[in-house]
Amino acid sequence: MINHKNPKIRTHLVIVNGPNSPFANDNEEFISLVLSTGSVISGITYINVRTYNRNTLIGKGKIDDLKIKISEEEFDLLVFSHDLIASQERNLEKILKCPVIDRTRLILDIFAKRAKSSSGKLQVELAQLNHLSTRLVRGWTHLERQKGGIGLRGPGEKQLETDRRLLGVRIKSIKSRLKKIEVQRSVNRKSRMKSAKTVALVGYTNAGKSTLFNTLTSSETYAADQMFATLDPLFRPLKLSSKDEVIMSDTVGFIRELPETLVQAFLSTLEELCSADLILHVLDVSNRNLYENKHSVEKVLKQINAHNVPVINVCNKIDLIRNQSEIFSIKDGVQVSAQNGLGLDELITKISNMLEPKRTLKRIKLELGQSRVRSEIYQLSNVIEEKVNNDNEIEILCEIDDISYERLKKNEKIEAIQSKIANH
Ligand SMILES: Nc1nc2c(ncn2[C@@H]2O[C@H](COP(=O)(O)OP(=O)(O)OP(=O)(O)O)[C@@H](O)[C@H]2O)c(=O)[nH]1
Ligand SMILES: [Mg+2]
Repeated sequence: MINHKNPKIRTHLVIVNGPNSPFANDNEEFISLVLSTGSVISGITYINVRTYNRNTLIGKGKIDDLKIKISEEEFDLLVFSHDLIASQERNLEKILKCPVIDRTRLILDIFAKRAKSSSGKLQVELAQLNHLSTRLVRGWTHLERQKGGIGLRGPGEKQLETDRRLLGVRIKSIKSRLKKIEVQRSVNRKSRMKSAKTVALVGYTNAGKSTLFNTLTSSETYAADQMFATLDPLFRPLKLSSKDEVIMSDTVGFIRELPETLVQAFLSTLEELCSADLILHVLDVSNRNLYENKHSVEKVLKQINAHNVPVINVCNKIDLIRNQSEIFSIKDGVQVSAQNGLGLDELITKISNMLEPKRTLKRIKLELGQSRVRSEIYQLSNVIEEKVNNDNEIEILCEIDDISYERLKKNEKIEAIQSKIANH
């Protein structure tokens, strides 16, 4: 485990490029991740492999080369850019005689370092425990703390069984505490949604979400040139005009191949995005992996079912682009610089336009049994007429705004058979 109290932990990075390597040519991001832990890099070894070894990821020859390379160097930890299964990690530690961690573990450690709120800490611990449950022969300091270390000394099967049982107990207890927090969050969310529309910031880590959040809402949230600076969701009012106000949220950033344990643990935080009225997808246009990063954010949005929420692509950091023709073409993107305020007026106008309830007159067709969606239509729109047609279907003529209509359509099969702009 990286000791975060000691910022001078020395790491040697092993960057592995092989078939289907998800991070080929993206060593910069991996190096940023390592530096984000506050550790120093003593050395880097690049390894190209044609096939992965089941027991040690890299073959014997490459291991021997690595051994020679690191024999002269002083470092505390080897960090692999590639994910390792538990047995590979164990075997490598045995052969290389030093602690080994992989990218997933690195990200988990960064999250653990950043978590501030009690729910954030619980979510990270859940992810860590789930990750550790496949690696049950490691140090158990956190569990020892839970149980005062009694009965946990000495290796062997018996300890493993106790560890496994304790792990299960701890996971269960965290899940139940998180469930209670989620109930409270959902109450808060509902009351927020009642009082105002919500706009959620999403984006790849370090894209500039918190900087934009701070500039737009005049806040002073922590924004920094490090990965996963923000973990806990934050909400602040954002004035669109003298009378219109929405609630803006800033949340955890995404990364390519976000470890599944973290997606699961942060599901409730991420699912908040589904209930937003609008998503601002913040993109760092100065990052040469812009398109890949955009795609991986969109992938997570899809995974959590938030891909139906309307999105504005915010092309941030345009101040870093010297040649305008270099700005990547992002469909309907608004170009801004969160840092110096460029383009923010245009962004506010676009947000207002997207949220303004432009009502359309729609005739919506439903089956007789769709009573839930029928009552939702009554809640969300101004119903002008309702009748049962010759095919025994319900037809409701109503004035409804696009966002509400999209929301209805997301949950139920409905059909608009007539549509025109309402007069008011
Ligand atoms: N040049 C320039 N830098 C920016 C701009 N917006 C943000 N940054 C810088 O980019 C870095 C990351 O900004 P954050 O706002 O913390 O990014 P984030 O998306 O909230 O990152 P995480 O919370 O880590 O996911 C900081 O060093 C900012 O100062 C911009 O418009 N121009
Ligand atoms: Mg942030």
